[in-house]
Amino acid sequence: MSPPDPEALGRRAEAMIAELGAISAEPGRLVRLFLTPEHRRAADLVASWMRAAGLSVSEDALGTVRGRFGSAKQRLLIGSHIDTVIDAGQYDGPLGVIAGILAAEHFARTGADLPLGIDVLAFGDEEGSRFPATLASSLACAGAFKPETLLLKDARGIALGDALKAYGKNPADIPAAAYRRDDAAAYVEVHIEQGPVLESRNQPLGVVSSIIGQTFLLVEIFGEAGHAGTVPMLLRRDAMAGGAEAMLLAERIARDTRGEVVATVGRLTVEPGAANVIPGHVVLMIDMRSESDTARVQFVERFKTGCREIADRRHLGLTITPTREVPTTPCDPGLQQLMGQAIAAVEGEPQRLGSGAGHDGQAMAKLCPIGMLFVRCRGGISHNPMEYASPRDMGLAIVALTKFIERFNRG
Ligand code: HGY
Ligand code: MN
Ligand code: MN
Repeated sequence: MSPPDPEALGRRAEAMIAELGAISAEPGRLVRLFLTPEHRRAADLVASWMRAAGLSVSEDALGTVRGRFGSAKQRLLIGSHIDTVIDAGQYDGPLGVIAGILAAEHFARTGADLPLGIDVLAFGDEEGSRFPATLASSLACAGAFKPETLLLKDARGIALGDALKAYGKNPADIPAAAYRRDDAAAYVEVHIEQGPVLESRNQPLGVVSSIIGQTFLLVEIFGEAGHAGTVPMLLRRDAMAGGAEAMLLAERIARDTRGEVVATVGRLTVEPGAANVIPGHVVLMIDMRSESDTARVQFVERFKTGCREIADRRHLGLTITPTREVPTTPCDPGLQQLMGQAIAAVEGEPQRLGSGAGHDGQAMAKLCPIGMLFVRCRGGISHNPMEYASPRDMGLAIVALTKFIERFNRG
C-alpha cells in the first residue's frame, strides 16, 4: 500500500472544502441549515464523493449521509457535520467529513482487509442554527434522539418533524438509525481547533482531551411598550434596558471566574423594534460553557438569581428556559493515546488540548468511546468567513487519521 501523500491529500481537501463551501442559502455569505435545500445539495455532493472513494452510500432518517467501507460487523465511525452557523467559515464540520472520506478511500483503493469496517458520517445538525436543538442527527445515530425534538420550531414556525417529512424522511424510521452498541467500536472526528492554541505552539495537529460542557438559556423579558417621548424614565418598564443589564451581568460574572466559565449572548430580538417605542419584549439566547460541570452549573444559578433581581427591580416579567444542556465529555484515554502516536508518526509533538467548541462527539459518546484530532487554524478564527486551515495541515491530519485507523485496527 503506497503511503498516503499529505501534499496531494491537502490539495484535494482544499478543493473539496471550496466546492462544499459554495453551497449556501445566501449569495454573499455561507449559511447552510439543517433540512434545507442547501443541506440536500451538500448531502448529494458528499454522497458523490463517498461513492467515488469506493464507499457504499446510504442516508438515515435524520438525513445523515453514511459512507461504508468493509463488511465487518464492528464499525469504526468517522464523521463530522455539514451544517453551518450563519455567515460561517468553510472548514467547521466539512473538514472532518472530507478527512474521513479521503482516509477511507486510502484503504478502499488498496482493498485493505481491516478487521473493522469504516463508516464515514456526514451529520446535518450539529450547530443547531435552525432549530433550538443541537446534535439531533448524531444523537439519532447514538440511539439517544428524543422524540420531543420533532416538535421544536424554527424561526418561521416550522416544526422539525414537518421539515424532516418535507426532506423526504419518515420520523417512524428514526429508531432504526441507531447503531447497536456492540457494533460501534469507536467514533473519531477531525476538526479545526477553532482556537489559537496549536498555532501559538507552532504545531499542526493536536489530540483533544475533552469537549466542553454547555448550557443554553432562552431568556424572555416582558415590559411595557410605550411612547419614547412621553413616558418619564422612572415610570418605564423597558424590556431592552433589562435585557442589557442581564447581558452585562453575564459578562461580569463570567469575567469573575477568571476563564473557568465563558458566556455569550449571540442572539437578541427586540419587540416591537421601532426606534421611537420603548421595547416591551426582549428575547436573548445565552451560551454558557465550562470544562468544569460544577462551575458551569454554579454560574447558571448565579446568572438566574441575578436576572430575577433585575426583573424585580425594574418591574419586568421574566422567563428562563434551558434549551441545551450538554455535560463536559471526556475523550477516551486509549483513543487519545493512539491519536497521539499517529500524530507523532506524521509530524510534530502531539499536543493535548480541551475543546471550547461543542462537537458531535458529545452525542456519539452516548454510544461508544470517542476521540478527536484537532487541526491548526489561522488565528484560531472560526464561526467567521475568515476561517482557514492550510492544505498542508489538512493533508497531515488525513495521513494521521489513516495511521490512527491502522493502529486502532491492530487492537
Ligand atoms: O457552538 C459550538 O461550539 C459548535 O460549533 N456547535
Ligand atoms: Mn461550529
Ligand atoms: Mn463544528
